[in-house]
Amino acid sequence: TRILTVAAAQLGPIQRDENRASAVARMIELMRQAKGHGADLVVYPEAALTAFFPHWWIEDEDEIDSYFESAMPGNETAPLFAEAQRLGIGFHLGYCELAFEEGRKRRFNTAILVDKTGAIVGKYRKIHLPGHPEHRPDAPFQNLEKCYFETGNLGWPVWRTMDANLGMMICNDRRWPESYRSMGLQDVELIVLGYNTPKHNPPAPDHDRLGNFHNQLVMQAGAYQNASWVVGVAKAGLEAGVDQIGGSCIIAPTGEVVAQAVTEGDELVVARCDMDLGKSYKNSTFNFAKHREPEMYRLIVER
Ligand code: CDT
Repeated sequence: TRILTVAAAQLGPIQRDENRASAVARMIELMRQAKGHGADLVVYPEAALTAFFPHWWIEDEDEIDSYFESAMPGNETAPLFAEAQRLGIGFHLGYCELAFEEGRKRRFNTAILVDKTGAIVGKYRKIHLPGHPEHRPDAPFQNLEKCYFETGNLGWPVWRTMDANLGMMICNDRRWPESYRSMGLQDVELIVLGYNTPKHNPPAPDHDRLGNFHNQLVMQAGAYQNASWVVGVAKAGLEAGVDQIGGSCIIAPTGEVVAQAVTEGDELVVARCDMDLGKSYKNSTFNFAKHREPEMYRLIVER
C-alpha cells in the first residue's frame, strides 16, 4: 500500500465583495483542519479566490482583470503557500491566470499543484470551456468562460510528486472521457479537480434535476475506467444570486465514492487513499497495452 491522505476542501460561496484575503483565510482554516487529519494534500475548488465572475457580462477590461492573478504566488496568495510550507502539506488550487505570452495578454482558467515544500510542481489550463462567448442579457445568469478564457494549451500532463502520479482537470473537463483517458494513458493514480456548477442550467433546464447525479456519474466512470482516484471539489451554495451544487467527493479507482461533503458551505472531507488500489484494474480489465484497440479509435482524434 501507498497511502496518500487527501482532503477535499469544499468552499461555500464567495460573494462579489469578499476580498482575496478573506477567501485565503478560509482556505488556510481548512488547510489547518486537513493537517489535523494527517492530510498530505488539500484540494481546493476551481477559481477558488473570488466569486465565479464568468456568470456575469463585464465590459470593463480592468474589472475583468481584477479577477485574475498575474503572479502565483502573489501578495494575496503568499500566505497560503507559507502556511502549506509551514505545515508540510501539498495543495491544488484553481485560479484565473493572466499571462503575458506570445507578446500578448492571455487569460486562462488554471490550476496548480504545490508540493509539501511550497514549490509549484505542475500547472494545468482548462481545455473544455463551457458556455458561450456572446452576451445573453435575457438569461438569469450566463457562463461566459468562452469569452473570458482561452482554451488551455498545456494538455494533460501527469506529475510524479508525493510518491504518486498526479494529474489535474477543471470542472467541465470532468464530463469528457478524453480528459481522464489522456492521463490514464500516463498511468495516473490521482486526478484532482475543482468545479463551479450551477444547479440551474439556463440553456437546458431539463437537466437541472440531474445536476448532482451527473456530477457523480462522470467522476465515478472516469475513476473506474482509468483505475485512478478522482477528487472533485465544489465551490458550493448561493453565490451572488447563482446557486451551485456541493457534493465534493473522493472516489476510489473501484469507482466507489469513499467520502462526500454533506453541506454547501466550507467543509473538509478526508480519505486515506491507497495509490496502489488501482493496480489490480490496471493489470487486468484495464490493462491498456493488452486490451485497448487504438487503431479503431481514429475517429476520436480525426473529428
Ligand atoms: N465551471 C464550469 O465548467 N461549469 C460547468 C457548467 C456547465 S453546466 C452543464 C460544469 O461543467 O459544471
